[in-house]
Amino acid sequence: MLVNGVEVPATLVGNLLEFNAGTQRDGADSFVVVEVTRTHTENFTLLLPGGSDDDDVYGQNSTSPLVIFGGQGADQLRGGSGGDLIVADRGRVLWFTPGSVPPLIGLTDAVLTPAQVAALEAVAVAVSGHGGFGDKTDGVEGRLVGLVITLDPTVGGDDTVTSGIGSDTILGGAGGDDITTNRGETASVADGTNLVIADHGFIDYVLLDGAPRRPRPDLVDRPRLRRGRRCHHRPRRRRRRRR
Ligand SMILES: [Ca+2]
Ligand SMILES: [Ca+2]
Ligand SMILES: [Ca+2]
Repeated sequence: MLVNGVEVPATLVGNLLEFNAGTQRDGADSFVVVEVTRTHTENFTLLLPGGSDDDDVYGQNSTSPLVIFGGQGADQLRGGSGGDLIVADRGRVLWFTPGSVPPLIGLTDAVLTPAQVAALEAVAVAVSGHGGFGDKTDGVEGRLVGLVITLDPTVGGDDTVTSGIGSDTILGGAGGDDITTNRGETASVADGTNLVIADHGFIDYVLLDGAPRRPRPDLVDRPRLRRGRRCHHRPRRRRRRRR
């Protein structure tokens, strides 16, 4: 509590705040600033590197586009039919306001540095993938994804990922992953166009031109794509990798 710019002690009695208000030099009423701090305690368990983190996600009945993070364990991730974005291990998804992304020096390199990722997160309108208590959406729908990136080439599990007939984006991360992107496709129901990175990399929808858009990316981490495939093209619908 500040009275005329000076911190003074105060006591809360019931719902009354008692303090010596005094006056200003000219006898006028004091200028009082009251700062109220509200504390909230919540207990949760932090995931430990190397600990078990094998998740099952059942999103197959969803027709809305989903964003799913598996984390470091060996996960069973089932997307829906709305065109999903699935990162099987650790990663980030960033959304941007068009025109808000600063140019990045060295963007043509195959890897974004942690400093570059941090700088992009600072200007992003929304970020997901940090995990834990604070990793939740703000409920705003319809934003266009600007960047999808895996974060750790060494930590990850052998994930099984399936997605439906939407146009899906899937990053397998570390480990030997089994990725199927056309669950439910039939002779009369075609699958969409999917983007798959089997290991570590990023998909940029915004950094080159500053305008987020889907499904065509600005730049794909081509050197790290398995077997030299280009993500602009339709990948094989079932991709299996062995260690
Ligand atoms: Ca995983
Ligand atoms: Ca699909
Ligand atoms: Ca993986």
